[in-house]
Amino acid sequence: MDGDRPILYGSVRSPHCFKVSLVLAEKGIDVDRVEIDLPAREQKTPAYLAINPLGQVPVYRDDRGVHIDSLVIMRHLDERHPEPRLFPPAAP
Ligand SMILES: N[C@@H](CCC(=O)N[C@@H](CS)C(=O)NCC(=O)O)C(=O)O
Repeated sequence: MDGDRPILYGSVRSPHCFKVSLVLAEKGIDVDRVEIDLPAREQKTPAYLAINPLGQVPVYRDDRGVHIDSLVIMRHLDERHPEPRLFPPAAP
């Protein structure tokens, strides 16, 4: 991570990454992007599996840790950067 800048590990081929990118854009969050070459199976390399043992994209890394799964990431972004709020509050 460069300073406090979060990192999104993703792929331009991935609709799950696209969803996360939409949320980032809507909230105006700048990130560093690391493109993972899915056809070359970079997501299954030891280096990437050390980041996400599931071997999938997207992964979002910030100063609060490593976040795996697009829905988890989007909810994390919505809680951490609530303006504008995109998700309804969690059910009680
Ligand atoms: N439930 C996960 C699914 C992630 C997922 O299926 N990612 C695909 C790309 S869209 C992937 O990494 N595929 C590569 C693989 O499974 O080897 C999420 O929502 O993030």
